[in-house]
Amino acid sequence: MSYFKNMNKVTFEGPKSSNPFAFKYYNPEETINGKTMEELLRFSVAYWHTFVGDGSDPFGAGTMIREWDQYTGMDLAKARVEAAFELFEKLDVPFFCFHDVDIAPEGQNLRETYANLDDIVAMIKDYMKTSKTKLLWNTANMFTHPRWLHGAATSPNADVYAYAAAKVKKGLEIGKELGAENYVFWGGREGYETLLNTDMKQELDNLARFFHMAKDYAKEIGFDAQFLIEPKPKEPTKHQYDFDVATGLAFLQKYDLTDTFKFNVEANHATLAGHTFEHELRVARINGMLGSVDANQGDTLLGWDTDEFPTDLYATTLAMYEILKNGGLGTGGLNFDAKVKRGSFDQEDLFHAHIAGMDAFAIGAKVAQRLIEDGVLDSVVEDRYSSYTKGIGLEIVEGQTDFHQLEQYALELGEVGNKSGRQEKLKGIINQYLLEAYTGVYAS
Ligand code: XUL
Ligand code: CO
Repeated sequence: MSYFKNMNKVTFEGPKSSNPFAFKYYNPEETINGKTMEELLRFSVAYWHTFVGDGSDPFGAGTMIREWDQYTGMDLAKARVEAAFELFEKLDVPFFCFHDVDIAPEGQNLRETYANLDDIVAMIKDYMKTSKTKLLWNTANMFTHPRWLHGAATSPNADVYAYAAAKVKKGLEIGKELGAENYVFWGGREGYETLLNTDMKQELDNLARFFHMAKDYAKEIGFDAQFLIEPKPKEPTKHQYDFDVATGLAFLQKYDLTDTFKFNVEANHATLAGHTFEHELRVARINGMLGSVDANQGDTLLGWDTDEFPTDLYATTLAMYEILKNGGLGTGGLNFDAKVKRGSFDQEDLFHAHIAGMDAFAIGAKVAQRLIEDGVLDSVVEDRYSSYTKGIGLEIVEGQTDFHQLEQYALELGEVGNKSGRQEKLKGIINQYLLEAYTGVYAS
């Protein structure tokens, strides 16, 4: 059965195409710095938004019209797998991602839940034999069911903690079975609502114990996927422990977990933390911890996680700048943790959204590569820090100074001179590079 009967395979037609169901900039075969766009961008479809999301929000019921919704229970789960692989093929995406509860319904108890998962995992594995689409990552949903109301691996209730361990154990087994390249931990309810009833130290220690046990189990079963922490400052919990990359990194360092984890940086989580997307990517990158990306965008007028499809070229350019400087994403990818808006309820909107997101990152990648090749920002940064390449600056960098020596030096200085930071000039140049993308310089 076909779930997207009216859709053909989406192909690259170039920027002049007026076909809404064609890529204008994403050409999987075109190379950027020695990698094809497909290899560099590693796009992934998020199962939860695309096949499970129904458009409901806290004020209203679902709006989405989906062919698979004619079924319920396990039949619905199976229909979603069929629809998913049809969409993957038609969009030509190399990866997908899911939470355990996205692919199979929870049963009356954990045993039943496992049985449901086993059926669907076997079906997915079968589809993967003939599909090019691979599993970028899987994860366990430990935030939707009421049992997680006080958290999972940070719950004050040891029974809940054990249940969470069982879910992640199964998730690691599923990841191995399906060849997942990464395994994600997003701590949706790993945080607190009020310190009045919270033992923060115990919760953080328990979370670290949990991660060590996960690491040990993955090793035991020979599952060598990269583990990823996905920082988010709040929502649903008021304060989440993995607030941002810097906070997550301090946690990993304290508990001796830096060799086990990298970060899955999400654009809209960065902005919720009061950072830009590129800030979070930079913090991860300079610490050798950039693992993967949840590619979406927030709404500047709203203070919550809107998970929109990324279309802001300025943001995709600065993000791709970091990713290219990182040498790519390794086993990670650009996962669309993004949902079509409640008003975009037709199935064809799923295609428009993914095409727009893929094209936006393709443009970002091309512009960023040109900025790097032309040394536009590097030359400015190099010049700005050049005082550290000679004289007293070089001595500072080489660790040959102390406060006595620096004081002596400063006393002889008189008044210091500074140079302009030139940020308006740089922003103008970036606009120029972006506009060249529109006017066709990159359009081949
Ligand atoms: C929630 C979020 C999650 C994670 C996976 O904000 O980003 O969907 O990506 O649990
Ligand atoms: Co996410």
